[in-house]
Amino acid sequence: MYKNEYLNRIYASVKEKNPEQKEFINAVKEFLDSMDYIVGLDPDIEKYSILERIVVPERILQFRISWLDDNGKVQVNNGYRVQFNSAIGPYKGGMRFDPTVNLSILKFLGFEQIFKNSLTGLPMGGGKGGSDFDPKGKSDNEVMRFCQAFMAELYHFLGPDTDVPAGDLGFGAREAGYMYGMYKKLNKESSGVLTGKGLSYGGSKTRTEATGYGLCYFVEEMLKTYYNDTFKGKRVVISGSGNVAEYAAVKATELGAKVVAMSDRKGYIYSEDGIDFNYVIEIKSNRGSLIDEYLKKYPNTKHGSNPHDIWKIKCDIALPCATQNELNLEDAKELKKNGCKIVSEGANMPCELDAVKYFSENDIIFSPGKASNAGGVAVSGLEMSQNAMHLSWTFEEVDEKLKEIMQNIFKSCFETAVKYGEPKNLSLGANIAGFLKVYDAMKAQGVI
Ligand code: NDP
Ligand code: 2IT
Repeated sequence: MYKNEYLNRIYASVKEKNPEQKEFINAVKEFLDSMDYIVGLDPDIEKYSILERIVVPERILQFRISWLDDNGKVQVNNGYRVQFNSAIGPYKGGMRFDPTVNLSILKFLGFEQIFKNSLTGLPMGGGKGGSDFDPKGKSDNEVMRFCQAFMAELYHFLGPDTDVPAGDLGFGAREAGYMYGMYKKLNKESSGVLTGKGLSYGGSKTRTEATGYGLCYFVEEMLKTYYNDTFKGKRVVISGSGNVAEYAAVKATELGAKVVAMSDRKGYIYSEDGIDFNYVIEIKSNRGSLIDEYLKKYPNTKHGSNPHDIWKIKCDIALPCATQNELNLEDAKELKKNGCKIVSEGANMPCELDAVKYFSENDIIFSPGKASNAGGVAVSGLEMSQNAMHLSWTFEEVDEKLKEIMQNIFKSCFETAVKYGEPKNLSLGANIAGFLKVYDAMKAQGVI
């Protein structure tokens, strides 16, 4: 399947050793596809068994979380932290709270995080964690008791120079506060070991907005480079209506686009006048359902119960910002039929691999999440710097740095893609550019 035999061996072994872990195997496959361009050029990659090592997490923590619900009943969940790779810095990556969470999903997310964090240019290794706990329908007190029980297990393994978690799907400001409070109590120190904290206790300005804003800064570069164009007058479709989707909607609109559709697990809403995303933010801050609540205020809004149908809406730019595998080959064909020019991932691997292949064969420019959604972890890195220096930058200062980081990520992905002869292949650029720094660090640090 690969030109290079070494890669065939790595892929076969990952499949054999991780049966059933389809999300993780998919992420490795996508990465190895790009490695086929470089492993033949540098024998040291095989000599030092770099790929054998990079596909195996340095450490996986798995533990039981027992907590009391509001009725006094003991509830039990699985907790995980995948400390994937620390070659270039402390493990860094979000925590996902969702009933679908399992080791395969967290290994895929942790693996992606290695290269994403490398692309930011900041010294952060890759990690991910979470639980099959469902925050939906739980009281604040239940979420607090759960977070405290989680941290009581995890805190031994964290530290500002060891492992620094943050938010992800199902884990926002509320969860970060409860987790951080418990960490501080147990560890008797305030080094700020979680990012995405509240602004009153060490959080960075712009972290809430960072992933969505960063995504739009990245798309601005795509528009400029490939189409000599801007966001002005573009129709944008954004899936999801959580943290990433919301602030992508805010920034795309600020840059002159019209966001015509958004979605959640129960379906999508669509309006030719543009979505009132401030109202969406209000609905979601009250943990409401988009269709139920949005239609109360705007009863004429078009809507549907299948989230996939959002990709049938005519747009110039599609920003999948909900979750993995939410855009398949059929959806990709619908986007093409309607004239979409750019698909840029705000979520982690929302596009299935055959959809991505279809984009490249049909002249839709695509950017992978590990490049275009790196703004969130980049500002997390800036939060770590501010905490270490015991100071706080303004919103404008952080936003400026975020924009510069996203422009640099685009530049390094684009220039690497050009170097390997495929200027429109930003996945190739992201994988190779992200890998090279980690490879260099692993080689320099010996066999550990
Ligand atoms: P949130 O929990 O804030 O929001 C997730 C949104 O996606 C919600 O609107 C949710 O719907 C919707 N959603 C979840 N699953 C599905 C599904 N199967 N079909 C349709 N909609 C769905 O998470 P985030 O915005 O933080 O994260 C979204 C994605 O972005 C994830 O892939 C995450 O890994 C990635 N990411 C997040 C970063 C961050 O800084 N937060 C940084 C980089 C990437 P509902 O409201 O109904 O629950
Ligand atoms: O997928 C991601 O990059 C995140 N969820 C953000 C991680 C972080 O450490 O800010």
